[in-house]
Amino acid sequence: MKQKIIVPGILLVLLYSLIAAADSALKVTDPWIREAPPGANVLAAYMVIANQGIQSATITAIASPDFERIEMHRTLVEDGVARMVPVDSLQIAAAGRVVLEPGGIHLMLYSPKRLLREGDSVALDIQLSGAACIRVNVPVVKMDAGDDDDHQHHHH
Ligand SMILES: [Cu+2]
Repeated sequence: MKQKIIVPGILLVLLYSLIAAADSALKVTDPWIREAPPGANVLAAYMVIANQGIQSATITAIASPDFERIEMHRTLVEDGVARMVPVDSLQIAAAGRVVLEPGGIHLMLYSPKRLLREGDSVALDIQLSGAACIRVNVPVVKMDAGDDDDHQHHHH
C-alpha cells in the first residue's frame, strides 16, 4: 500500500524537473539592437539563441514594451538582391542554436515608443510554444558604417 502512495509523489517531482528544464533550455547571448537615427520607424535586433534542452524549441512571437510590433525576418538573396521575408516562427533544434545577425535572420522592431540611443536597454519577451516566455534585456549599440554587413549585399 505504501508504494502506491509514494509513486505519485515521485512522478510529481519528475514533472516539476521537466518543466524547470524546459524553462531554462534557451540561452540568449550577445543580444544587441542597432542604434538608428532619431525618428526611424524601425530598428533591428540581433542575438545568438542556444537550445540547451533535449527537445527542439519553437519561438512563436516576440514582443517588447518599447515597440508596437516585432517581426522575425529571414534575409534571402536572389540574383544578388537581398530581400527580407517575415517568418511566423523560429525553430531551434535540441542542442542547436540560431544566430541572428546582420544579413541573416534578424528581428525587426517597429514603431519605437521612446527615443533609443546607444547605452539604452530594451526588454524583449521571447514567447515559446508551450506558454513559456523568456525576457531578455538588449542593449542599444552604435555601429560604424564600415562594419555594416547589411549593405555588403548591395555592392556591385
Ligand atoms: Cu527585416
